[in-house]
Amino acid sequence: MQQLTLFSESTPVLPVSYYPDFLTQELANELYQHCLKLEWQQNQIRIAGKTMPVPRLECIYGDAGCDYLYSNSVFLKPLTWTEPLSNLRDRITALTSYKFRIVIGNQYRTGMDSIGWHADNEQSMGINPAIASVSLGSCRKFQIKPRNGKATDFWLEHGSLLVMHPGCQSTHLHQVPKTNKVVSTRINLTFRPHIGGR
Ligand SMILES: O=C(O)CCC(=O)C(=O)O
Repeated sequence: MQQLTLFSESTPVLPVSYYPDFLTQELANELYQHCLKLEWQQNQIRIAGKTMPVPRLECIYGDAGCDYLYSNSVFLKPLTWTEPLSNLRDRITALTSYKFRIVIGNQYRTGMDSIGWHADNEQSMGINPAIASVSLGSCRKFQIKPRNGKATDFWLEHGSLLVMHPGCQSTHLHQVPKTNKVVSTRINLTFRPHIGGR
């Protein structure tokens, strides 16, 4: 499998690995169709005292009790794993040895849906979580940068896997910016650990 590694102990460029062809096109198409039928919702987020809709749809599946709170305002309660999602989780663990207890889905309906600069550093994932991100559907730009550093752009393709290794969330921020280009739906699945609590 083709892998682009931007992670090395001696010359740490970026603490991520990218597998453009993690899934065959056939499997990626099947998964995309499955994911469209998941329980998507548009949550509300509170930022600087203001409540507003999250600019994308979200869903969460995972182990019972692995509740997830982010930005101190969006509370996600996992639904039971579907078979395709748990199979995908197991494939990623077989490749990376990282273990996951939840998957959070993001659905970007148009170029106006996005996620701003952030790190996934919620306490419920423990210290230095590894996060694995599968992309399905339209290709969108994903940017990652050291805190206060320069951004690197990735184009996350249908069927690709991006792994953010332990430490990445402490040193780097990432985002999927809005775009004026005409793009159709993209689904992203982020597999995450969970240590209990919220
Ligand atoms: O959609 C993506 O590729 C990134 C999603 C993300 O950053 C997140 O869920 O925290």
